[in-house]
Amino acid sequence: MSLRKYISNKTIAALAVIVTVFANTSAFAQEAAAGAAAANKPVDMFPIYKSAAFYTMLFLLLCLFIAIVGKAITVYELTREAQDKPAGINWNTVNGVLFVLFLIVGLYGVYFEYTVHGHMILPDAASEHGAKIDQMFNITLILTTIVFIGTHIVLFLFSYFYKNSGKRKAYYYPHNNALERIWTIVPALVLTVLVLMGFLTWRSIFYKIEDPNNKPLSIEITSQQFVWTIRYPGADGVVGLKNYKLITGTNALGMDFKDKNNLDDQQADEMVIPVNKPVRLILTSKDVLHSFYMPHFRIQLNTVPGMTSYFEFTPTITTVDMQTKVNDPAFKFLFYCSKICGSGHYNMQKVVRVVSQAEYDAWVVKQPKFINNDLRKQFDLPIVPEAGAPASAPADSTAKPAKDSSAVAMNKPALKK
Ligand SMILES: [Cu+2]
Repeated sequence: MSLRKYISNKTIAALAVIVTVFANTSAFAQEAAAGAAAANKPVDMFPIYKSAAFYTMLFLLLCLFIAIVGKAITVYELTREAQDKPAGINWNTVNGVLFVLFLIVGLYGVYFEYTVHGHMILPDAASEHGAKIDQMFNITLILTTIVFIGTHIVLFLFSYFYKNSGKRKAYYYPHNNALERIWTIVPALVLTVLVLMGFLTWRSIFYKIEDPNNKPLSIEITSQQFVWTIRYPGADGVVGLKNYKLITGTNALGMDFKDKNNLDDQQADEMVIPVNKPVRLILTSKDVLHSFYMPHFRIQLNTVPGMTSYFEFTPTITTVDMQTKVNDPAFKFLFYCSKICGSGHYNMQKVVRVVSQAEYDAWVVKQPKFINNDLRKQFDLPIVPEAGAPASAPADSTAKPAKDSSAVAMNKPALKK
């Protein structure tokens, strides 16, 4: 009975191929390193351990190693059997010990993740309701961690202590009403508390009684592949009506300028909001589903074409204070798209700046309005001299209408509807 018989020719061939490729790759890497050393200058070499092929080969080698060890063990056991000796390896003990090892390594992994990577979760919530959500998250995490650790210790230790030793028989224990009650009622109670807590928290976030002295600042966010458009309500505090049928090259949001509330609406390239003041987000989409995601404020809501969603929140930490808190002077709040919406999805993000009321007031007056003379012509509104354009500049005033009329012509079909 030779080892050769148990290791097939195919196994040998595969091993030979892998070892050859592995050796060649290493030799190539060594050569390159030697070359670099000879030239006596640091060369930006792609390290071998960073390539996927390296790990694939390592994995295959490991598989082969395990297969060979397995075959060797089979040979060993068959030899003992042929010589009428008792079985050499007690597999029940091996499995029991492996279960305990797995438990120890696994629990260390849990400890490692909590202590080493634990700080990588988001910093303190920067909104009023965010603190409530974090509290709920922490309670759930603590409860589930306790249950997780407890059940896994019991699971793996039982596998070790009650492994088959050949000395006892399994006890047939089909049913116990008291046990059934305990493991039904206890989780049911815990889950009821968690679900109720979630329900009440959710309700407190969504159903608010508006304080007439502290009206929220409305900001409309429109998503489209692959940009966000931010619309501020202007001096009247009201975001004007829009209609998708009015969308044209010059009227990207389809704003209806017959509605007076639209005349002072402003566009912005970033979301600037005053601290400790309620903000009401009006979320819409122009094409597909996107998801408005503002992680530091614990906000995530889908933007749905043909439907408007609202979310009200109060920011509590300014950008500058957060920079101090996380000890990073470059820190910025951002909002993202968190729904894979197409090829440019990764690029859908905008900066959110939380500032003092005074800073906000100074910033907001500088933001440009959506309305311009192209749109005024389209909607039969009186033309207003462009700000900054010299009143007596005939060249300019002749150039403008030409451009305007083409824009109007382009937009005509949409207007007829
Ligand atoms: Cu997206």
